[in-house]
Amino acid sequence: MMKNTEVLLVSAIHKDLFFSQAPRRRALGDLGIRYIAAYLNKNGVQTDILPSYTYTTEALFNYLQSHSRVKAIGFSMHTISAEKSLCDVKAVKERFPQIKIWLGGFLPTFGWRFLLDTDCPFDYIMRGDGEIASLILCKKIIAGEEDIAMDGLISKSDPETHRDSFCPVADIETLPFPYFCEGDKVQKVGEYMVSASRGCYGRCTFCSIPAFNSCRRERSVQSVAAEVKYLETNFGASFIDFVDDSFLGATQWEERAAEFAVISEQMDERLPYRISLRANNITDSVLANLKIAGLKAVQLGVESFSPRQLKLYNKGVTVERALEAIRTLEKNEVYVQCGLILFEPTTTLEDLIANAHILMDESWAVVKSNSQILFCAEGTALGERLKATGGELLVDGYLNYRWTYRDERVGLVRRVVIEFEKGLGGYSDILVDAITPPSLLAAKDYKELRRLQNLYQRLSFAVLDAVCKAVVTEDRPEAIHATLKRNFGRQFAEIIAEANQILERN
Ligand code: B12
Ligand code: SF4
Repeated sequence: MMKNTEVLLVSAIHKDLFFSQAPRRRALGDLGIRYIAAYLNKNGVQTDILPSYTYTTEALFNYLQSHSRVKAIGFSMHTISAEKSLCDVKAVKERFPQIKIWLGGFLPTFGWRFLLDTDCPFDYIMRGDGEIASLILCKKIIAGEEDIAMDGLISKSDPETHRDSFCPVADIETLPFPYFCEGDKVQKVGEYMVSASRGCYGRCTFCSIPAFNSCRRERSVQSVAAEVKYLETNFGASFIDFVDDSFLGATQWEERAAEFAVISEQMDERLPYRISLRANNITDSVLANLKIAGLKAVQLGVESFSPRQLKLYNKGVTVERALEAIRTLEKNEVYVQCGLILFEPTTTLEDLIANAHILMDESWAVVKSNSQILFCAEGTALGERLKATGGELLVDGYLNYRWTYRDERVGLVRRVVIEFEKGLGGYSDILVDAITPPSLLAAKDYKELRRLQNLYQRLSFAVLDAVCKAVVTEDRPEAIHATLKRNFGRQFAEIIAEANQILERN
């Protein structure tokens, strides 16, 4: 049955952009627009969505042609989808000038100044949680109001008002489950995203979550378990990807983990799942309880094993605590993928070598990337510091700040490491990402693959170590590459060949 859609929410991350980052992953995401759609529908505004897996400009126009009552479109924007979204907003306004368009999500929350400076003819920008403010806005649009001014909304025609206001949802327990559209019912992705909390108690200086996302708010364990059951029963979910920045909070976290165990047993609900945790929440008893409920893998934002960088990032975790967390995960056989941000303006060769040495020895953690640079949005603590020291925002750099390395050899190290890995044929993506897809987690060869991931990783940190030592006396990348190829080429080729065989079998 066709919906009498009044409001359409779209996530213009084209599937090629989204899935190409992780070719083996197919998780149903777009929780932001799904939550807003559920809230609007519950409150009487007929709302539908075009999720990212289905989004194309053509799909959007087809939708608008067959749903003539659409009065407003909300674009959810990431920086990776900014260009496409702005282009499509323009195209919609040319053909359907009467439709009001507002932008929200990750990028509009921090990059609103950049958006206002474009010539894109959108009507409004909304920062932060979208549910409450979107309901008020859409009701006004449907009632025919023009030039709307309200909390949580920056109007293109009057950008100075309300630019610092947000409408956070204080009690996220009151929100309905995320909305699913017609197309979702035929998707057989298996993996579904669920949000059990919003915000984070961490205060990391580079992170947009504490800067924009209000304080940490939790749903009850009962409600989360009920959503998991609903996804399993109605959509055949077989794996849950919790999107929480930190699955556990700063208080009562051991109790919450225990409650997950009890409730999952009571409801006989034990779908395998993956979460993000801060190192300080990782203990034997927490893991034992979360495992009863189905925990398989943890994403751990270590950021660095250099005490100096941990202090700069205000991580609130020592090197020793991070290592203890990894060992505890190993003891409990919970897989871990660590996030590192090694490259920032003040990185020293010593920082890099300290990280390389730890990770050359570490046999359990898999690291997402050994060349990740610092990204910090305008409005985050570190972003403001970079701005104060003359950094400018890079439009073609996802609105990151332009910064230079204090020690230019650090920049050379990164270039050489990236080029060397590229020369291996993009295998780091395939091998490292292989930790996350549930299809592989369940595979009988997974332990073998995991062993190869670790070998690959330890070798890539040996490369990092070697490059850091080489740049002290050599500044020609070609010369360093030649040595790397000689010393490491054959070992990489063997790991890749073996991993390829396993990936083909699974
Ligand atoms: C899923 C996800 C993605 C997916 C999104 C696609 C999808 N189809 O779902 C993909 C894979 C594309 C992605 C990519 C990246 N991500 Co990401 N991602 C997430 C994650 C885990 C969950 C998002 C989510 O569903 N949240 C739950 C919903 C309810 O919240 P929400 O999306 O923010 O939506 C609310 C508001 O933003 C707003 N809203 C959203 N859309 C709209 C639309 C309108 C019209 C309105 C009005 C409001 C609105 O209202 C919603 C409800 O209140 C978050 C972490 C998090 N917990 O948010 C990280 C997160 C946003 N990602 C992050 C990062 C770093 C990235 C990458 C840069 C990673 C990388 N190195 O490649 C890339 C690139 C992103 C970019 N620069 O464009 C970081 C940002 C950190 C920072 N520096 O501040 C986060 C915070 C994770 C973290 N803690 O590190 N990501
Ligand atoms: S722990 Fe993660 S989500 Fe929380 S503030 Fe730090 S980086 Fe952000």
